Amino acid sequence: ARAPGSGRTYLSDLAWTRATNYFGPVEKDTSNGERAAGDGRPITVEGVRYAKGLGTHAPADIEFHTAGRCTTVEFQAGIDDEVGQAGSADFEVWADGGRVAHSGVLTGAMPARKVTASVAGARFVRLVATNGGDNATSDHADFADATVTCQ
Ligand SMILES: [Ca+2]
Ligand SMILES: [Ca+2]
Repeated sequence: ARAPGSGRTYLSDLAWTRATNYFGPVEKDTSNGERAAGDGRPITVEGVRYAKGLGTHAPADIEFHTAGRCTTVEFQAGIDDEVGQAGSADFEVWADGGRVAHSGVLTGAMPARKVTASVAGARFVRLVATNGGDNATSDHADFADATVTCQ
């Protein structure tokens, strides 16, 4: 995939280079929904709706080619309201081989938490949602309003 252009770009408007997801495919601009592609709902965390973002079911791992030209990845991390108060995940950003930011464990009973990661110089950036240390039950992990800023 080509690296993003200059300025700020929604990650859901880019092609990823690789993606894994626990249940069905990663969804663009909706929640994970069920196993089928395209069956998600508007991304919503504690009643707050987001028009853009990536909807996953943790464990999930999404890689983008940034070609050393990007500086910052930002998103609102949260468990989607489609699983009610259930679920838990940690939302991580990896720049090449190293983890550069993470949200800490968030549950379905918590509001979204902003994550800002410096990814300067990275050739590849990955958004990773872990199971939060317990299991993957109801872990509908949203990277809401996820953007990358590049030069
Ligand atoms: Ca789906
Ligand atoms: Ca979990």
